[in-house]
Amino acid sequence: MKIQTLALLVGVDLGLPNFDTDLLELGLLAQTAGLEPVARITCKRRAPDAALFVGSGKADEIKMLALETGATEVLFDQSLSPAQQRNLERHLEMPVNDRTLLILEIFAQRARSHEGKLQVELARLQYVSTRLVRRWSHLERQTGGAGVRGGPGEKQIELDKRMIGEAIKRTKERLTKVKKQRQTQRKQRERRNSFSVSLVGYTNAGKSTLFNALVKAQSYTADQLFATLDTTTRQLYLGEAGRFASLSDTVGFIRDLPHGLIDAFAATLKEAVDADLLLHVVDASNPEYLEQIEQVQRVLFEIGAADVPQILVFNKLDAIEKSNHPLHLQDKFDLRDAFEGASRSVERVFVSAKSGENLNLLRESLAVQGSRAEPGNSPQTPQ
Ligand SMILES: Nc1nc2c(ncn2[C@@H]2O[C@H](COP(=O)(O)OP(=O)(O)OP(=O)(O)O)[C@@H](O)[C@H]2O)c(=O)[nH]1
Ligand SMILES: [Mg+2]
Repeated sequence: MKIQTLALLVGVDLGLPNFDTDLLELGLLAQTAGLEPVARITCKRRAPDAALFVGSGKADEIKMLALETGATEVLFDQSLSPAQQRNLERHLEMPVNDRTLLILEIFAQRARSHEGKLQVELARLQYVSTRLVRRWSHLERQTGGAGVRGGPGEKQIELDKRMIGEAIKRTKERLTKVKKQRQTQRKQRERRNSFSVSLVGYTNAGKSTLFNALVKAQSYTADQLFATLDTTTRQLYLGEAGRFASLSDTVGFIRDLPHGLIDAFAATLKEAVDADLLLHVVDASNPEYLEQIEQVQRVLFEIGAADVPQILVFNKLDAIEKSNHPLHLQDKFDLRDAFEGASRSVERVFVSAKSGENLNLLRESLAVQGSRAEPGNSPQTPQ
C-alpha cells in the first residue's frame, strides 16, 4: 500500500489579486501530485520576509500545526526563493515546497510523449540549477523514481552547476531534433486541408470530456489538474458544413504557471492554438470562472493568439443550480469583462459535456464557423 505524504498548506496574503483564501487550488494540486492535504493556514503580510517568507512567529505556528496534524511536508501557495525554502526547511525540520514545484512535479508525472518529457525535463533542470537538488529526493521516493527524472535524488546532490548546465544543453539539443521531426509530420497533416479547431481552457474545465463527447474518442479525463499534457487530435465531421474539422485537445492553463514551463510549453501551445478556431472551455460552475477566463486570455494574448476566432463554451451547465441557469443558452460574451487586454466579443454557448446537453447547439456553431472559414473548401477539394 502506498503511504501518502500528509501536507500542510500555507497561503500568504500579500495583498495581490487572486489570493486563494481557502487554498482550494493548492489542495487540488497537492492531491494531483499524490500528497494529502491535512491542514491549511493563511496569514497576511505586507511583504515577504527575506529569510523565512513568513515571520518567525508564524513559522513556529506552522511547525506546531504540522506536529498536531501529523503533516510531514509544508506547501506554500506562493513562490519561495531558494534561500527562503532552505531556511524554512531548517526551521521546520521537514521538506518545504511551493506551488511551482508541485506544478513541475505534476507535469513530470504526466508527460507521455518524448517531446513532452524532454520539455518537462528541461524546465526541471532549470529550476534545479538554482536550488539544492535534495528537495527532489522525497518526491522521487514517492513516485518510485520512475519517469523522467531517472536517477536517485540523493546522488544528484553532488551534481554541480556545470553538470546541470551540460544536461540543460543536451536536453535542448534533443528537443530541437524532436521538434524538427514533428514539423515534418505537421506539414503532412496540413496537406490534408481540414478546418482545425483547438480546445483551450483552464485546467479541469472539461476540455477532454468535451473532446470525447464531440469525437467519441477516449481521451483521459480526471478530476485532477493537468490530466492532459500532450496534444491529441481527431477528425470530426461537421455534417451541415459538409467538411471535416480536426479537433485538438490540449494542455490546461493555470495561473502563475512556472516560467520554465511557460517557455517549455509555449511552442506546443502555440502550435495547438495555431488553429482556425479556438473552443475556449470554461467551468461555468466554478465561482472563479471569470478569473480563469482572464488567465487563459492572457496566455493567448502573450503567445500571439488573441485574434484567432473563438467560441466560449460555458461547460458544466448540469452543475449549475437551476435557478442560476442563463435565460439564453447562446449569446455574446464581451472578453473585456474578463481581461482588459482583450478587444472583442465572442459567441458563447452553454453546454454540459457530461450529459450532452446542448452539444447540438455547439455542433451547429462549429459547422457555421467551419463553412465560413474557407468557403468552398471541402475536404474533397484537392490542394
Ligand atoms: N458536472 C460536470 N462535470 C464535468 C463536465 N465536464 C467535465 N466534467 C468533470 O470535470 C473534471 C475535469 O474534466 P476534464 O475533461 O479532465 O478536464 P480538462 O479541461 O481536460 O482538464 P486538464 O486536462 O486537467 O486540463 C472531470 O471530473 C469531469 O468528469 C460537465 O459538463 N459537468
Ligand atoms: Mg484534459
